[in-house]
Amino acid sequence: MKKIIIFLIAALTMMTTQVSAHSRMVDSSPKSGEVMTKPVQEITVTFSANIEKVGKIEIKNEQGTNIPVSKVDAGNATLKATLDKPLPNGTYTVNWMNIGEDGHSLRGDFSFQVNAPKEEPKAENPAQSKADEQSEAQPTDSQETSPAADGQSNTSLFIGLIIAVVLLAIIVTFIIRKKRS
Ligand SMILES: [Cu+2]
Repeated sequence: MKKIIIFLIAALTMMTTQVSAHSRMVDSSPKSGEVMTKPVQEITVTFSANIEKVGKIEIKNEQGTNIPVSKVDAGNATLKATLDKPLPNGTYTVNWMNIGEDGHSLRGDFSFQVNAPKEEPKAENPAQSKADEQSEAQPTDSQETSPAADGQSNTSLFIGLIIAVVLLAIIVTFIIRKKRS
């Protein structure tokens, strides 16, 4: 038994050393020191090996104010932050942290600039985004109601089953009593 345990531990250790490699940052978008002439709403950090599905990205402007991040995706070999809205022109510092698949925590920072030609916002955009929000809100509502409906039908099925079992028990008892008498 001891030998088996030792063998299993050895096999497991070999497997983990083969599967996981230390990951380090190899690239980013925007790149470190890059001057972006197009609006930036996504920041991606790329690693040499896969990372765990947890991570954090913080973006600060020149004044040190945090830029709101709406979503951070971690997995495979990338860590990606989606911003609430495109970054206005300026210099930004990105602080990122995550865990490599070998369990080592990783962190780093880089900065870049946005220097995009200014565009007048179109009048159509606000109405469109409102319509998008509404169409997005509707499926969420129906998703919220459907599990409750499922639960209700399950409950009524369960009650029906109990009634059937009780009825059957009454009938069986009745038959047995009749036979005895
Ligand atoms: Cu490592």
